Amino acid sequence: MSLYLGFDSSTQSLTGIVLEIGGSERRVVFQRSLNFDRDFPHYGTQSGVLPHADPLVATSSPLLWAEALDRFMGILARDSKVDLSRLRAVSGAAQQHGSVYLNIAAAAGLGRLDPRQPLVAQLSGMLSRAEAPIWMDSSTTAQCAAIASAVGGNDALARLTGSRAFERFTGPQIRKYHEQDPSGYAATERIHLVSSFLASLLIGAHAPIEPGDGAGMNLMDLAAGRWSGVAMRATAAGLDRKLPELAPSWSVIGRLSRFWVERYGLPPASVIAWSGDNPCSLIGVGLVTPGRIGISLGTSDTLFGLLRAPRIDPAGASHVFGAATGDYMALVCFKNGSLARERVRDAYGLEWHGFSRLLRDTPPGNRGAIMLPWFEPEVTPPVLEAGVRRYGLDAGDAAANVRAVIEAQMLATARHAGWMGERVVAIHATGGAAQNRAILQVMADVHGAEVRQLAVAESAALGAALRAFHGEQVAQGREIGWEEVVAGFVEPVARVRPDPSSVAVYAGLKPVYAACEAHALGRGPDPTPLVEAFRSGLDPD
Ligand code: ADP
Ligand code: XUL
Repeated sequence: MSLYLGFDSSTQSLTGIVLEIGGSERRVVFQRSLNFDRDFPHYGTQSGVLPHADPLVATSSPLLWAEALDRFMGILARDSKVDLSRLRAVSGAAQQHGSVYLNIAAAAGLGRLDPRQPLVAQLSGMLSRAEAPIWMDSSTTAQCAAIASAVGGNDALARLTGSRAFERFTGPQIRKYHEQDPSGYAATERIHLVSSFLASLLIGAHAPIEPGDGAGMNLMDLAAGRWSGVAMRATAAGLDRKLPELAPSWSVIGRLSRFWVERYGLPPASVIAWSGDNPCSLIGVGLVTPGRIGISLGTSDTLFGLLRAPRIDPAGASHVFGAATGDYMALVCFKNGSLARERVRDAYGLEWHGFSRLLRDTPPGNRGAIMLPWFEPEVTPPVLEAGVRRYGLDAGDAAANVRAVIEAQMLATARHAGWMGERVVAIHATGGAAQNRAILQVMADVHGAEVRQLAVAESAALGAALRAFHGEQVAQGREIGWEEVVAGFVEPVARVRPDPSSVAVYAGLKPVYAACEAHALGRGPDPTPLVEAFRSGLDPD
């Protein structure tokens, strides 16, 4: 039986999962997470982010991610109790959009890593920029406007790359770096995504980017699967020489380098191209055919589904990425996910247990009380100035605020996913908060669809391990369908069914929520009469 290792280097943690697969025998044999704040306190991150005076700026440390990878491999070799000589392939997922800047020393340095020394001590001389901007950054509005205008507008950019210009996307981030630190940009020989940076550390050479994660940069011609000359020129001078190559998602990009083999006694297993956490989650929740959607409740909340052909959101709020199957994926990202839930939990001195109890004990519809939980600048809908808005909601009422944050998040996923055109019959739920059944009940009721809870909550790491398996099979010349790849790992362990009376309540609340959102964005009248009409059970018309 062979072993396959999948990583997820997310905002807050590094998770690794080892799968054992032999025919229909399939199981998870090892799983471990390292938390960045807790296990690597010397970097000083908070929820995985370095402190900054400017609330729009969000960065993290590439050295932290590398140190976590090194420590994880040590734990795997020491604690896993599995015969690692059977490890055939490794792949990974990483938080999307973040970028790592390496200098000329990296190409040779990556190939000469000394297995007797910690990885991190050998990397600092290879970075041309100490920090990596990450997906939570919203400081590049000016650069977004400049890039969009240079390619003929945001509609043209969305048709070309799958998304209009977004602050957190890599292209606008690179442009900002080029403008603000031209000498640092000039000293940069290669710009990696978090995914291709970590893959480079594994193979001891610059790794390629794959199209799932490459589509999150505003730089890739989505339909052609190539870097776009127009987009690169609109972003920064000389960028075509600094980007890694693009390679198909299932490519074997190298083998575990001598560093890993000698340091931890690992075999020289194949390394399959790393991808973004969302494209890997698509596989890890089993969405290998169209018609169902996934919702991930992680640091960000995301809603996603497989598309056979690229289709663009006319409202410009969402993205189309490449999918590991060679198809496409639609994605809507909400920044105020778990951290917003935690802010409400902590504001009322609750633990998750008490939070869930208040959620269960309050009525669906919350008597019309609505919160817009924009604790941080929001991606969907775009909100640059953070600030929580409350309509008909008393900030002192703990129970109503708990329900309000969850209902708002679920109503937002329903409101901003309509463009995908899929009638949602089932939702595959994943991410840290998907273990919370009270939250999943609100999800089922708002969407009027069954929510499936999966055995492995870490869908991005699981998807990466399954991609490692698939890539290795393809490399061996074996034809394997994606249904067969995911079989045995993505069957639901529980189904949360919608309650018809609650579904009816939310049908009435959706227009109230939409009116509150429009008002908060400065695009609609005061929704108070609608809130009051909902509360008194009167038809607002
Ligand atoms: P990411 O991969 O984006 O770093 P995860 O998917 O691991 O994040 O989710 C981590 C989050 O899960 C934590 O920030 C926490 O808020 C949330 N979480 C963990 N347990 C619960 C729970 N019982 N109820 C709600 N949220 C939870
Ligand atoms: C997706 C996005 C987030 C990150 C989180 O566009 O920005 O989901 O990938 O890790």
